[in-house]
Amino acid sequence: MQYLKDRGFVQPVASEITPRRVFEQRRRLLQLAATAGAGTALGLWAARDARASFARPGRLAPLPGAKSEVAGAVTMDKLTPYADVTGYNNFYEFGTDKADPAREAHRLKTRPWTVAVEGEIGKPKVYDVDELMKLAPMEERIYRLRCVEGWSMVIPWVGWSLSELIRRVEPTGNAKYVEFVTLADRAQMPGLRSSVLLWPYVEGLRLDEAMHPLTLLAFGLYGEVLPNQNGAPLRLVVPWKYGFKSGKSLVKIRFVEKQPAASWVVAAPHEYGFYSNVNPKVDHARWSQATERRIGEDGLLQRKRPTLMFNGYEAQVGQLYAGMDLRRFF
Ligand SMILES: Nc1nc2c(c(=O)[nH]1)N[C@H]1C(S)=C(S)[C@@H](COP(=O)(O)O)O[C@H]1N2
Ligand SMILES: [Mo]
Repeated sequence: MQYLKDRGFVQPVASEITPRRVFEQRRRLLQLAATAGAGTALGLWAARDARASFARPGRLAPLPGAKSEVAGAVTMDKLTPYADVTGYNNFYEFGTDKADPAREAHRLKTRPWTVAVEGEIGKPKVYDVDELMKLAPMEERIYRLRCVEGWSMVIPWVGWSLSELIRRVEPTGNAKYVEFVTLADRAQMPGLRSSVLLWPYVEGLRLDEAMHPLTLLAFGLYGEVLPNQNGAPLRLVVPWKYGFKSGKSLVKIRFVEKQPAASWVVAAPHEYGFYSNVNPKVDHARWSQATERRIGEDGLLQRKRPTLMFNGYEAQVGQLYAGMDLRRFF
C-alpha cells in the first residue's frame, strides 16, 4: 500500500509558519523544561506547545491556524504522519478501498464551490466557500479521529467551530437537528456507480452537538488546505464520534425539526446508530469496539490501544448525554 511506503516523511518539527525567533525561543524553553523534568507544569506546557508545531508538507496552499483556546482542542498524542492521513481514507464516493480516495479524488473540482445553509433559520444563505472561510479566524485543532472500523489517527486540523456559523444564521425554535449533505456528482465521483450507500452521503447531529465548541468545520490539515481525499474544500470533524459522522465535501447544511436520515443508519440500522458516540462498552454488531489500532504507529505487530469513552473527550462532551441510555441510543 502506497501510504506505508512513504510514511514518516513529515516530522513534528517547527512549523514553517512559525517565525524563526519564536521557534528558537520555544526550543530554549523545551531544553529548559527537559532539565526541569517532564512532569513539571513548564515541561507540560512546553511539550504541548511543541506538539502544536510541525513541518508543513508543502504540497498544497498554506492555511495556518492560530492555537485554539477551546478545551480539548489539542491532544498530546503523537501526530499521524501526513502520508497516512492522506493515503488511508474512507471516502466511498471515490471507492471503498483505503487507497482509492488518494488515487481518485484529484477528479474533484473544489472551486467554485458553494454551501447552502437553509431550513429552520432566520438567515438562510448560499455561501461561496471562499467567503465562508473568512467567517471566523482559523484555528489549529489536534483531534483524534476514530473510525468505527477500529483504527484511529491524530490529525492537526485547521478550521473553526461550527457554532460560529450556527450563531450567525439564527436557528428558529423548530431547529432541533442539523443535517449535513455532501457532494454527489457522478461526473467527478466514480464511487457513486456502486450502491454501497444511498447518495448523497448524509449525516446529522442534534443541535446542541452541532453547537459544541469541539465540533469543527475544517478547511485544512497540517497547515494547508484540505487534500481532496480528506474532504476538500470543507468537511465536518466531530472528534468524540465515529469517523463516519464527519461528512466530507459538504454542499448543504440544513436545520431541521426531525432527526435526519443519516446514510449509515439507513444502510444498516442495527449496526450504525444516529448518535455513534465512540463507546468502548457498546460493541458494533460484528466486532468489539474496546480497542483500536493507531495508524502509522508501529506496523503489523503493534499493540492495540484501549478505546476511550467519547474518544477521550468525555470531560468536554459527557454532559450532552446525561441521563441517556447509550446502549439504546448508540
Ligand atoms: N462524504 C463522505 N464523508 C465521509 C466518508 C465518506 O465515505 N463520504 N467516510 C467517513 C468515514 S467512515 C471516516 S472514518 C472519515 C475518514 O476521514 P479521513 O479519510 O479524512 O481520515 O470520513 C467520513 N466522512
Ligand atoms: Mo469510519
